[in-house]
Amino acid sequence: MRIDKDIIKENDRKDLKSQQEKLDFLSNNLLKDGHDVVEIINKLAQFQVAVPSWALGAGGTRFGRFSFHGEPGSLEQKIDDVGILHALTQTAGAISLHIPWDVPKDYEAIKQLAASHDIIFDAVNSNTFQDQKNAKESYRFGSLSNRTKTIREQAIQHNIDVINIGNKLGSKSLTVWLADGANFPGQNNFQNALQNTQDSLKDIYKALPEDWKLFIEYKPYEPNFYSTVIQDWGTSFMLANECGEKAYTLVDLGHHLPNSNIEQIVATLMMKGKLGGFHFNDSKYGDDDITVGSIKPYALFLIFNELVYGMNNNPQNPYPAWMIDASHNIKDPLEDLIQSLEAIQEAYAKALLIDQDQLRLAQIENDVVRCQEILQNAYRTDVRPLLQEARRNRGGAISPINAYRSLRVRETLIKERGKHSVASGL
Ligand SMILES: [Mn+2]
Repeated sequence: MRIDKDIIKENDRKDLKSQQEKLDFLSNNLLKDGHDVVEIINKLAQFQVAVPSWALGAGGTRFGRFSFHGEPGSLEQKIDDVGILHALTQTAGAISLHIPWDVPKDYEAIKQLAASHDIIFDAVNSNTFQDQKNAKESYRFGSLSNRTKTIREQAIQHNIDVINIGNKLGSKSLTVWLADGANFPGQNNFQNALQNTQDSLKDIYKALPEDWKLFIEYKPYEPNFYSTVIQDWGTSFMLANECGEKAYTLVDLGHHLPNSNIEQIVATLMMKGKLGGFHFNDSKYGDDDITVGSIKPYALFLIFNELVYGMNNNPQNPYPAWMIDASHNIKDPLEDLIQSLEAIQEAYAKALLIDQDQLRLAQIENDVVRCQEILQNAYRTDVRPLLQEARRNRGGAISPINAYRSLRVRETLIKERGKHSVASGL
């Protein structure tokens, strides 16, 4: 299924007048406060977030998985689904593939299909957290950190294979998330596991093409419940430094212990020029991977404040790769992703409204109350008309969720794919 821009426009005709009124009202207020509304709308339009291939089907838990009807059963259908998201939101212009779940059979055809949806290939993701069919060695007791050399070599080679696959598609980065760790005290020697991981990552780094980046993700626990080898941003940062200038830390919002100050981690990494990528999701307790902005929208706004500051003040940090890493198990996956994309844009727009000069001044004067007021004035602004305008300018929908439903997207996908299609890889 493809959604034509004319159909979106026609569908939006009834909402156009009211959208324009809301935009005029907001724009006038923002102009009075000295904001450049056109520039903000342009920045929102440019902010593209990659959709991970694994979020297009219903996610599961360790207790079970309830499939959603009309899931994409092939890589082609996954790209079509991101095409639908991009057509409606105009902010999902990239897909992040997971290998071996998404290995293309015909590279040229896959590239053409993605290009026809105006989608590029973002970071490729390796998988050493489960055993593949016919694999010689098992990752039961770790992959890049394993004490057995042949197992480490298999995991290193897999990552190199993933780089080669990504390279043929035009990807420019590899994300390594390592499940390695220990379930019980005494199971692993911490130093040996870390040393092996560092050596393995260096071998992968050597295979990186000149214009590629290596993203090293961290996570404190799960699937191992006593220790994870790359447990926190400091360990990731240290490994990235050991590898070299093309290696960076990747922050996943769900990969922190409760109440961690993620915005401060962002600021530290950007100051050091080492924030490579960002995985958006939200959580209440752990790595819940639920819809962005559904639990802690203010924390997301504070993180975006640091991201905006870093993008403006840290030329030593490359433009980060943005990706959603969420996957919910009861919603329509595409509706869930639309909500996440909207929440990201909303937090970004609000962060763009923070008066950075006034904030610096208030900080210098130690006017703590005014510092808070400046942040919260921005946060309390209803920026949705700006998002709508940014989408509409590019041919997207005023309300992507309403358009998704009134254009009966899921019903059409079920008709095309059948009720019981299951997302490949899940
Ligand atoms: Mn992640």
